[in-house]
Amino acid sequence: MKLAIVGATGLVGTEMLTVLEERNFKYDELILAASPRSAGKEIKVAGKPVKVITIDEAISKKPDIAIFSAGSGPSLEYAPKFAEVGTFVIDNSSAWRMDPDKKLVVPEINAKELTQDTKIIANPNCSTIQMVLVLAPLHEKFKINRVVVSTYQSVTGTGKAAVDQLMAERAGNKDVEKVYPHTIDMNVLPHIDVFMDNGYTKEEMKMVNETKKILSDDSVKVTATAVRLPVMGGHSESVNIEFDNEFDIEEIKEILSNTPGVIVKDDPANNVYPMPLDTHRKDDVLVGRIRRDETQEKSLNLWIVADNLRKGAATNAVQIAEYLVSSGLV
Ligand code: A2P
Ligand code: 11C
Repeated sequence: MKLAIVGATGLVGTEMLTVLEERNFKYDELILAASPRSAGKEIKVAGKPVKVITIDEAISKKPDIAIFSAGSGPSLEYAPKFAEVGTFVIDNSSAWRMDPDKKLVVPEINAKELTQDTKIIANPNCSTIQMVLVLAPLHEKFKINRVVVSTYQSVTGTGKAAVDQLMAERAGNKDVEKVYPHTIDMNVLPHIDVFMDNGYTKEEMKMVNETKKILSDDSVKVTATAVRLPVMGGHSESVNIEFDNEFDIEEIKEILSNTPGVIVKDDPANNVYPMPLDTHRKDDVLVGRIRRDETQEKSLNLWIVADNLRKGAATNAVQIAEYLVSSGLV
C-alpha cells in the first residue's frame, strides 16, 4: 500500500501527517510531494526523515492513494494523471467538487457512493463538512426545508501566509505581506474567497451547492454569509434550520448525541458551549446552543464548531482513505 500526500509542506498537508499518525493509518510506503521549490527537503514522519519529491516523480511511483492539498491548479492538472496510473485521488481543493461525475464525500454520510470507477474523489469545503454532518441526520428524520447560516472562520482556512499576517499584525510588524485586503487582527471581514456576480462570495456558494450534493437533495435551500475572524482553532457557525416536520428538542439532542463524529456540548447554565479553543487539533464536530427559533414554526437554532484543518480537511480526507482500504477498494 503506497500513500502519497501532495502538498505535504502546507498547513493541511502537515495536519494530514499528524492525523495519519494519530489514527495509526497503515502504509508500506509514504510519498511526500510539493512544489519544485520544496523538492529535496526532508520532513520528519514518525521520527524518520522522508524526502519531498515533485508531483511528476510521485506519479511515476504509482501510489494506491494520493491525498491532494495543493490548491485547485495542481489538482486540475495532476489528479487525472494519477487516476490514469490507477491511483485513487482524494482531493481537498474545490477543483472537482461540483463535477457531476465526481463524488463529494463525507464518509459518515455517503462513503457508500464510492466504487472502483470513482478514482477522483472530492473532499468538501471545511465550512460545509462541519455543517452537513449535523444537518444529515436531522434531514433524514425531519426533512429540512431551509438553512440560514453565518460563519465565523479561522485564518487557518486561508493557509500559512494568513496565519503569518495575523501574528505579524499582533506583534506590531507593519511590513508583513497582506493576504487579506484589510487588517485581520482586531477586525472582522465579511469576505471569504472571491465575490461572484450574484453578490455572494465563492465560499458562501460552496456551502449552498455542496450541501445539496452531499445530502443528494436539491430541494434543501441554503443561504450563507461567510465571515473571517482573527481566530485560530476552528470555524464556528450559527445555523438556523426550518424543517418540513415538527420536532422535539430533546429528540434533536438525542439524534445528534448518537451521530458518529458529532459531540453535543450544550449546558448554557454552566457556560458550556462549543468554542474554537475546544476543537483545535480535535477530530470531532461540536454542537451546542440547541434551541427553538421562537419566531417561526418547526425551526431550530444551533451553533457548530470544528477544527477546519481536521474534520474540515485532513481528518475527512484520511477517513475517505480508511474507507477505501476497509471496503477493499484498495
Ligand atoms: P510548497 O511548500 O513547495 O510551496 P498552504 O495552503 O498551506 O499554503 O500549502 C500549499 C501546499 O501546496 C504546499 O505544500 C505547496 O508546496 C503545495 N503547492 C503549491 N503549489 C504547488 C504546485 N504547483 N505543485 C505542487 N505543489 C504545490
Ligand atoms: C476558508 N473554507 O476557510 C476556506 C478554505 O474550498 O477547500 C478551504 C477552501 C476550499 O478560507
